[in-house]
Amino acid sequence: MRTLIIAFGMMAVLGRAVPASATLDNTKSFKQAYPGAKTTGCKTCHQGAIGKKGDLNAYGLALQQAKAKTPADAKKLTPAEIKAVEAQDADGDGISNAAEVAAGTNPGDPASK
Ligand SMILES: [Ca+2]
Repeated sequence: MRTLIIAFGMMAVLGRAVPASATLDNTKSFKQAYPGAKTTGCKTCHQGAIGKKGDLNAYGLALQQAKAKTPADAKKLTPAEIKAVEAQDADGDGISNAAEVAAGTNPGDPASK
């Protein structure tokens, strides 16, 4: 019985922790664009630790705008689309998105630089 309760508990946790498929695809594209990047968590593009629709941070919004210019696939970002915003400073902290990714800081959080 105890094992069953633990199993259901884990299912509940995992069920909540799995982000939308677009987020997973975009995480894969981000890792392809920046192999070895330390900046790879949900908070790279989302405000929350678990990526949800509608909670994009400044970097996520910049990527969303870049996506709108190339609507071949409605949601999934390509590595090229991710790299298209690397010269920008999405969070306005004075450091480019590319430099933040290279440094392992968060390009969508002005408090991280
Ligand atoms: Ca920045």
